[in-house]
Amino acid sequence: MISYPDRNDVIERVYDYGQEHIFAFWERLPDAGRKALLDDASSIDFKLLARLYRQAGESAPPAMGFEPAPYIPVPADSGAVRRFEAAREDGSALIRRGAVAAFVVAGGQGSRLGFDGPKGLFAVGPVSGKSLFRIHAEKILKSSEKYGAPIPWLIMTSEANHADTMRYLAAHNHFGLDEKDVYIFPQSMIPSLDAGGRLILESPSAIFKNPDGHGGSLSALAGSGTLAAMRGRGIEVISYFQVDNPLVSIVDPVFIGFHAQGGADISSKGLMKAYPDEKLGVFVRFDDGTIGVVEYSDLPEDLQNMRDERGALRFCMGSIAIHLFNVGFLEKIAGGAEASLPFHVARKNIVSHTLSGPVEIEGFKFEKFVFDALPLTDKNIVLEIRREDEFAPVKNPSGVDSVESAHELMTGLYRRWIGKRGIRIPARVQKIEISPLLALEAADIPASLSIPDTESVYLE
Ligand code: UD2
Repeated sequence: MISYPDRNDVIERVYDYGQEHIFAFWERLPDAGRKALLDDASSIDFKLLARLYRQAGESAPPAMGFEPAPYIPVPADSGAVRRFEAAREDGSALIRRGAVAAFVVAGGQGSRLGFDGPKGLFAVGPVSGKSLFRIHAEKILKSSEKYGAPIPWLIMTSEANHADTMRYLAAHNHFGLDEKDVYIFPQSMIPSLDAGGRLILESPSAIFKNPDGHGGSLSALAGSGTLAAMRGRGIEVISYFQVDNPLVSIVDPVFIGFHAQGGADISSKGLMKAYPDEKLGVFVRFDDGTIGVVEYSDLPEDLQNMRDERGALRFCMGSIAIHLFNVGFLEKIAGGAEASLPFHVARKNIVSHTLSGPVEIEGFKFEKFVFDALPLTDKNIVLEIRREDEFAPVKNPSGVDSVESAHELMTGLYRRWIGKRGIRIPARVQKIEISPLLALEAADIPASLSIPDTESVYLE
């Protein structure tokens, strides 16, 4: 018999919750395998899973009525332009004070992209072939130089890609960032269940689990000690973004300025949805007055298609998963409210390891969504941005939201920046890429820059 602390308690709990099929391979397992399985089982919150399974059987429409959320539109007149400039000044001051950190969530499995490895390693530079992580790191490095203040970079990984992410960033010297400014921590995992509410074996000695969703980032931030470290460094605002968007403006003084001026707990960027069933959550104001996001899969079709009197989509403001979080607010909710971000249920095909070999089954996967923190705020701001300036998600191998569409969007943005500086682009040029180390926005491009007369241009 293997020795294992609380061995009998763990086994008893598994039996109490009717999950003893996880011991199907017990007799064949070596001691190390038995220990691994007990480790897995001892980390499971069976009560929570039983509750989530009950929830999976019920349809879960948003609990309250809602209407479109108010937002700050892109500036359309000189008054608005002045307000944006004032926001830029206030935001820049905060960045210069060293009060802003950047936070990328990179724990997802990137399964839609079909890329084997952390998505951050995926090459997206249209000319340079730079990876997503490299582009993000260089933006942070350039911002830190521009504002003369360190900007910590927080990276949330998951069990499946943590070691690879650490190795990759170390092998590239964190792309010039000081190692002390880079904080890498994994999110938690949660088991999936089969249609009968049973745990699924990934192998004879391991229970199938998935990362607990990007909503797990808030508890991972606190649980890893990174939130306390940010407080210790005098960070006030954490700028959150997704790993798959190479156009993201990571440290945006205008956004940060509006957030600070408005005294918001969380601020979010939104853009006009391109078509009704675009895969973007929409910003709403719930009947209790709180602001939130209703995920695209939860927005009933009639509301998705609903138009206002001008013929525009009524629920038009799509969430692109870019938020600013106040450190004080995160500390407040991290205290007792970890569980206050609810789990959402998704049906997924999962390979289950059975006595007769691997079988693909339909199971329930549970995930938290970070935007469920929005209704917990006292004050929240939504800022509209122009899609073509800041949003090029890389989700699919080709077609919509793919690396090809991202290349086009990146080239398009860099062309506009160069145009704004009054610099001529030779007709032969097809692809242009500007290194973040050269410019984070049009104004950073030196007016003296000349563009070489070649098909592919890389400016650094
Ligand atoms: C997300 C949003 C959608 C829209 C879109 C923009 C949700 C549920 N949907 O859709 O409304 O804003 O993004 O691109 O948020 N991640 C983790 N850990 C996890 C799961 C995800 O770190 O457990 C990260 C993942 O690495 C990626 C990001 O979260 O950076 C988004 O994940 P996704 O691609 O699964 O989200 P998607 O496309 O369904």
